[in-house]
Amino acid sequence: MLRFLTSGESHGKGLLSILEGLPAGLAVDEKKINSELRRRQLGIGRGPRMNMEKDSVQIISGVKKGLTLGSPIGIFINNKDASIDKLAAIFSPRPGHADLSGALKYGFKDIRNVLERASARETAARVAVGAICKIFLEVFHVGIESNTLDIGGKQDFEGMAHQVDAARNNNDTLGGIFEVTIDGLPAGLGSYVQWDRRLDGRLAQAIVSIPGIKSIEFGLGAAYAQYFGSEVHDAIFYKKGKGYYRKTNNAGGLEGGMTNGECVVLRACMKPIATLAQPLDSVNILNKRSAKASVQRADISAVEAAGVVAENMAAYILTDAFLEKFGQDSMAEIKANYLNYKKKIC
Ligand code: EPS
Repeated sequence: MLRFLTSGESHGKGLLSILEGLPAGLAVDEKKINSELRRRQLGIGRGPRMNMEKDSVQIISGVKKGLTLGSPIGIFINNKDASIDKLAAIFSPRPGHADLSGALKYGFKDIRNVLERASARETAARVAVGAICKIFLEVFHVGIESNTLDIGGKQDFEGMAHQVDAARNNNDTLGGIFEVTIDGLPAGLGSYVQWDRRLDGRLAQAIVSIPGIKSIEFGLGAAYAQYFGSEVHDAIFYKKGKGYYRKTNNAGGLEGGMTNGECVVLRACMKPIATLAQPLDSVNILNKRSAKASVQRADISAVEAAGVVAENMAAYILTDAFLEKFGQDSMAEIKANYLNYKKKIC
């Protein structure tokens, strides 16, 4: 079983991840991890914190002379803004954020105790983990990409950038839709035999857990509702050497909770960032009087960044499914099992 945990507050000393279950013998290039972290910091609408931090990893365990040992990998990302002890207390929760429910749940008087951990800064720790999984998947020629499809109702880059500028000028924020595609996966990852082994469900949980994500769909997604089955199911073909294949991919590469050998395609929608420079009505949790929501430094939009985080969460889930199928202990063993299976299914 592959698993990871993250720890760290947005303005604490830094972010910590432990990734356990990767095989021994994977060559890990820190530059590749850092370049994923950099990608997460970019995109239209990102806030001032992104210029302040230059995220990079320190691998503190589990890797020796550039090769994984099979033991847990410890990863640390330093925070340049580590001002947590000096930051003022917050009493007016932001609609759309974790503030109110978090304060009620943990009995906090100071909402900062919630937002420090609920902040999307935590996704840097996830990207560091996902980047190592991407390196693993690359060995098997699996490629993962994301694209921003919509920000504020616009689909072309100029239109999206214009909407983000308008939001910034109006003290407002925007969400949008991104797509992640994963190609090169063999058929048969995941399983239909138990609900929690279905790969679409596992991917959905991982993606929807990214802050701000409100929906996910695979392949044709919600548009399936408009068609007859005969119009949308992907007919099956076979060619010697190539194996089974489809000429359409409405299923988004997933059938019965398993990969079917086609490209995995998912789209997710991110709501507008909850911190508004012109804040909505809220309530002071100390005196229960009406108050404007708190205003914190934040992004105007982070859809592109969310796409990068989703790529890396998908990489983690797919690596887990890959290891289940082909073994978990050493790269040599996994490669042999993978090649043997590929030969068998062609
Ligand atoms: C973020 C870090 C945060 C925010 C943003 C994303 O840093 P700071 O709060 O110091 O500006 O910029 O967080 C949120 C949008 C949020 O809702 O918490 C990051 O690293 O992605």
